[in-house]
Amino acid sequence: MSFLSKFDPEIADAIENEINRQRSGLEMIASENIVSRAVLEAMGTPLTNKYSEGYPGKRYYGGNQFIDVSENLAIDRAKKIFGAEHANVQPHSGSQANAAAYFALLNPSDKILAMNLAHGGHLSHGAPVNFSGKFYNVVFYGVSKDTGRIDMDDVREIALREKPRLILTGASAYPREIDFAAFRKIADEVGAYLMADIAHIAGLVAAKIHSDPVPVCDVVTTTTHKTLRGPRGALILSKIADRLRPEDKKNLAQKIDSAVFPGMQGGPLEHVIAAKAVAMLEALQPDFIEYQKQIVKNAKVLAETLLAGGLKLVSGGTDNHLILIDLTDTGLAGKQVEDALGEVEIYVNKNMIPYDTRKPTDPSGIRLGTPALTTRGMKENEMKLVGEMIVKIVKNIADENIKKEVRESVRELVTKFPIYQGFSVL
Ligand code: DSN
Repeated sequence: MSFLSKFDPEIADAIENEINRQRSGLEMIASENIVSRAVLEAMGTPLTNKYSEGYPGKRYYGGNQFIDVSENLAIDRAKKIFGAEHANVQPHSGSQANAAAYFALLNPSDKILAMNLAHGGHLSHGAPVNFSGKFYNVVFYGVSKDTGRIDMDDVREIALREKPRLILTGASAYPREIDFAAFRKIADEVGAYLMADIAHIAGLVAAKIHSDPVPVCDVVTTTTHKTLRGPRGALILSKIADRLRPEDKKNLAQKIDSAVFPGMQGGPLEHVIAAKAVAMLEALQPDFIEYQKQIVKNAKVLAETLLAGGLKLVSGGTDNHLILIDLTDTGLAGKQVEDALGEVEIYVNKNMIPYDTRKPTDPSGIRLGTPALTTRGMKENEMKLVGEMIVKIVKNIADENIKKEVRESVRELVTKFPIYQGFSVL
């Protein structure tokens, strides 16, 4: 960063410090990952200089011949990875992808049936404080109190009663596999569209180790920076299947494209789209499937270690990349545990658990994920060590000697799995 360090040392320092924080800590926030140098390089290019409103071949500005090449590669790779017939690679974020999907399928005030935020859903799935809760009439399903899992009989009962125009599946804190085909059956029964937001599990879906929403949903949205391990941004995918009403089938791709631009966004971030294309080429390599399998293996070992250490997990374990610890029996609050783990450089986030009796700003849960540690090359043995460190901190929350000991163990571990050093891919 020689130019930046000379011109703006304050920002250069902040960036350097953040890189060092990422190097020296254990990143266990389930929605985060570590991108390759190739992805970083694509993002840090003069493609940011270009205005490209419109789509490849149909731009509102001249000089887009090379941008078109890059965006078309991103589109083709997204379609290939997910088996989609249409892909829009322009959404700046998951929320904007969701907003565009709603725009394409719904009218304001239409009814959506979505997963409750407090049970693992997402803000943009109809939370009252979010645009989705303000513009649409949203009703919710959740997880069963006994099992911590989505109860499909319950979803069906609500759908039959409420008759939503759209059923939305997908979550940001749900540790179990989602049965997209079962959602499809319910959507067909009530004549609703089916949409999946697979932001968290996109990598698992791409690697075909999770049930696949693309063949059964009308629209699928995802961010690109979680398990998919790309730059910050999003995609909208659709199969444009035969079950769509004829008028909708004809127009779905067009409706999605015009909902993104000019409906929601102006100029696309073409440097980010180029980086999405690079990340998707990485996702098309055979070792990406191994990576995704390892994420899940790691999460399972981590869950077993936490359970063996006496911690309670929502739903009793995990099928995917994330784990939700229920702290209720420990007498500790989520914020306190997030802070204590942060002190030893284990980064997690406090999270609501289903039927939480505490407030969202200081809930009863801790959400953990394995995508970033797996990218660093950590496997089952390291997950066991990390799980034991977490248990030690939770059980000795105020013990400074234990914190010192765990911080040293973290430092020792990360030096064996370096990132952004030397000439490695990372
Ligand atoms: N904020 C993301 C997460 O952490 O799950 C979802 O958008």
